[in-house]
Amino acid sequence: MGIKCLHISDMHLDSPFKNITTHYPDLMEQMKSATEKSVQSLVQKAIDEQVDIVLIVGDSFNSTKPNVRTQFFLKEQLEKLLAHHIHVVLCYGNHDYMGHQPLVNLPKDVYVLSSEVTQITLHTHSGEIVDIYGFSYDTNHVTERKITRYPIHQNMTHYAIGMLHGYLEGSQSKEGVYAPFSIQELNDKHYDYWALGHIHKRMLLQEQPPIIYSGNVQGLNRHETGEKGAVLVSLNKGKPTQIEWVNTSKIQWNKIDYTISKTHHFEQIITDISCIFETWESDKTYLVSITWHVHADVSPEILELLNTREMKESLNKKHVYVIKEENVLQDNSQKIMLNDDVLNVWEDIRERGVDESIYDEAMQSVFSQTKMRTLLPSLRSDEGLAETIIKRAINRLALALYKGGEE
Ligand SMILES: [Mn+2]
Repeated sequence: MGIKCLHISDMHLDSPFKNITTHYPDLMEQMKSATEKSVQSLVQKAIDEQVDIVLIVGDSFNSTKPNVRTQFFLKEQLEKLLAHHIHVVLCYGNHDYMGHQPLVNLPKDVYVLSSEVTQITLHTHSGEIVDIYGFSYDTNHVTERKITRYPIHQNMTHYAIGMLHGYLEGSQSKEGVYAPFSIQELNDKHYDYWALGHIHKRMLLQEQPPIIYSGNVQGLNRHETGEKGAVLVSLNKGKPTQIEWVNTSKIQWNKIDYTISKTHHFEQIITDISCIFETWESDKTYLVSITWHVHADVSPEILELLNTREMKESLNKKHVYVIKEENVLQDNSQKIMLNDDVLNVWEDIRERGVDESIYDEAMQSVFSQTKMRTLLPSLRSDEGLAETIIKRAINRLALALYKGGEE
C-alpha cells in the first residue's frame, strides 16, 4: 500500500551548455546528448521501481519553441511511461510556458495542469486515491502569489500532493522570483508532499511532510555542481516518508579548492589533484573548476603555469576535463586589514583612475612580443582593452586587499 512517485523538474531539454568553449570535440558530442540521456535513465528508473505517478514540475523545455526533434523525444519518453501504466502529471514553468500551440502534442493521457490552480484525482493500482494540486505558467513572468489559490486539503483518506514551480521567498537562488511562497504557506495546505520545481539545486526544505526541490536533471554550467537527477518518494499514511535521490546525470560539474604555498613542487600539485580525480566515478565525465589559493611566496615559475593550456593538459584525465581555473591571492604573511585608512586610499585610486604611463609600462612586455607586434599591432592603442585590463587589475587588487583583511 501507499504510493510511489518519481518527482522530476527542470529538464530544460534543448538547452545549450552555456559559456563553454572547449578544445575537446568528443566532449561537445557528449554534452549535446547529456540531458536526454539523463531523462531516459529517469524513465527507466520509474519503470523499474513501478512507480504510480511521475510528477514533472515545469521547465521541461528550455524555451516555448523547442526544436521538433526534442518535442518528439519527450513525447516518446512519456509514451513509454504510459505504456507501463504509470500516471504522468505535468505542469509548464517559466521557460516552457503555454504561449504557443505546440507542433507536437503530448500524449493525450498525460495530465497537463491548466493555468489556474486545479485538482486532479488519480487512482493507483493498489487502490489508493491521490489528489494533485497545481498550475501551469501561461506567461513567462508569473509574479502572483499562486500559493494563495491552492486549496486546503480536506479529504484525509486521500493523499495530497502539491506541484509548484516557484521561488522560495528569502532564498538566495539566482532564478527569477516567480510564484513566490513561504514554507508556512505550504504547510497550511495540509498536503502529504510538495513537489517543487524552478530552483536547479536539489534541496530538501522540510522532512515531514516533505517539501523538496528535485533540482535539474543535468548540470548545465559550472555553478550547477554535484549529482543531478530526480527524487523517488514513497508515501505511506501514518509511516515516515521514504526519499531516495536518483542520480542519472553522466556529466558532472565539480569545484576544487587547492592552496599553493612556497613548499609546493609543481609535480606535487599535479599528483594531489590527480588523486582527487581518482576518487571520482569512472563511468562519468567530470567538468572541473579549480580555484588556486595562492600564497605570496609561491615561485613565479609555478604562478606562470597556473591557468595555462599546458597546466590543463597535464591535469586532464580520460574522464576529467579542467574547464576553468581561477587564482585567489592568499597572503598570510602580509595581511592588510581593511580599515578606514585602506578604504580611503582605495577610493582615491578609483577616483583618480590609473596613470597611462603605468599601463604602458605594465603592458610593455606583452605588446613587445613579436607575435603581438606583427599580428595585432592595433591592441596597443585599443582604449577599450586598456580600460578592461585596468578595471580587472583594480578589482584583483581590491579582492586581494579584501581577502587579506577578512581572515
Ligand atoms: Mn523555472
